[in-house]
Amino acid sequence: MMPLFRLNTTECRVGIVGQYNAGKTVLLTSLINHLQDHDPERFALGSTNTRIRKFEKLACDAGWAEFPFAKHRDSLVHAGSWPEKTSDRYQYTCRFERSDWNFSDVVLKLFDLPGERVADAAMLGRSYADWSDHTLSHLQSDTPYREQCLPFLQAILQPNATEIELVESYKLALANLILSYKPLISPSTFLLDKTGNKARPADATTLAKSRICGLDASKQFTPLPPALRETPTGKLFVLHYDEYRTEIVEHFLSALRSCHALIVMLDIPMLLAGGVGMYDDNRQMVNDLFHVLEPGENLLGTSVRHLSKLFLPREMRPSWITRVAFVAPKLDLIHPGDRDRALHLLRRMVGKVAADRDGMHHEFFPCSAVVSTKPDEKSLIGVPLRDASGKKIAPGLEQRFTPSTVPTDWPRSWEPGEYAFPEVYPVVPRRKDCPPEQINLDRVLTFVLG
Ligand SMILES: Nc1nc2c(ncn2[C@@H]2O[C@H](COP(=O)(O)OP(=O)(O)O)[C@@H](O)[C@H]2O)c(=O)[nH]1
Ligand SMILES: [Mg+2]
Repeated sequence: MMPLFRLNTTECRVGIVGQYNAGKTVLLTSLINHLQDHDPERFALGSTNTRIRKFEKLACDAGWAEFPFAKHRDSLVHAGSWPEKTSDRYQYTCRFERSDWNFSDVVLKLFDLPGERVADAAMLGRSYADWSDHTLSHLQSDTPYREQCLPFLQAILQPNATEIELVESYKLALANLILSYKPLISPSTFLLDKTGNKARPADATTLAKSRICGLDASKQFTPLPPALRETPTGKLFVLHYDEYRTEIVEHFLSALRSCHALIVMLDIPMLLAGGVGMYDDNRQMVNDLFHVLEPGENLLGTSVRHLSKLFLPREMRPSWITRVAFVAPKLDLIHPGDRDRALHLLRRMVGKVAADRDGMHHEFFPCSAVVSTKPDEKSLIGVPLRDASGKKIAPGLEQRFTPSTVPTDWPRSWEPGEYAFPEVYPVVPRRKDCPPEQINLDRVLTFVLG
């Protein structure tokens, strides 16, 4: 029996974190469609008896760009390009009732958060000098990083290096890192700017020229060794760094920390196709993420949480995150016979990091937000998104293709391009109240709602 009135509202804040192209936008679009036009047979919230009632979209919090659901759905249907980006982070807020929650309705806040920003996490609580030391030691101790950054590491040995020389050689180093599939780039605006636009593929020099390492062109900075930090350029970089940290890093991290649950997306086909460097960096991203967030109940317990809410600056408070869903998206790009292996790879990649956290519930989900292929015996059928050279093409006829076999465990080393999982055009019904076919997206939501 439906209760006559609801006694209270449960707010649930869910952050969706993943690298550029991991599938955050598609996941959100499909999820919102399934909530708004709920069909318990196609999207089970725990059981197929659970119904969603009185769904309504609410305005999002001040200071946030609203996730443009309708535009995204439309561009998925019409194979158009994504709506113009205006921000690097979006929010979508809605309210609904669940037939199995008798006395409460749910306000669900979904946050679309770029994983690239995690690379800046080292700035939190660090002065410019500390961040410089930390970053330089990272660049110098990892051989592939050191090789890509050589001209910059030489530039910082010159006692009279100019601001332009420093910024340009650092940008060239960051461009080289991107081109060798190392996405842990800081300041992360070089890779993904404030408006959410990503560095486009180009040669290193072009890439370095077209991007900014800081808030804007007049506020760039690089890490510097102690001697150079005393120069006028060093003093200027402190100012640029502080402003960047306040505007980009603290914003991002306080949003993350205010979440109750996270959906962490690790795109297994992309990691296999991208080579071992991309795998290493994504694992590092998850490590850093947990390091700064400290999810799970800490030993101090709830009362201290309430106190710390009052007394600590926002960016230093403990997080509220108690549930983390590790999601391997785009499962439909993997042959059904290999999908258990994708789940195994996901567990092998982050299982330990997650298990080390006390009081944090976590689960692993192989998932497809928009199932866009049909399986055949050994192959898949779908509309190819790219031609043989990797260029995006207009949607044509369905084709049969054979993705790589997923290995039984992560190889000890592998090169970019050794594995290939051809991308396809997403299949979304034109009828707006008919959400796309999904795999396990309903289980992900059931889990994060707790
Ligand atoms: N086949 C398939 N492709 C997907 C799925 N989810 C995302 N993609 C593709 O992955 C690409 C990046 O997705 P997007 O949501 O824009 O990634 P974001 O940068 O994390 O927001 C797009 O080209 C999508 O078509 C899925 O469930 N199935
Ligand atoms: Mg996106």
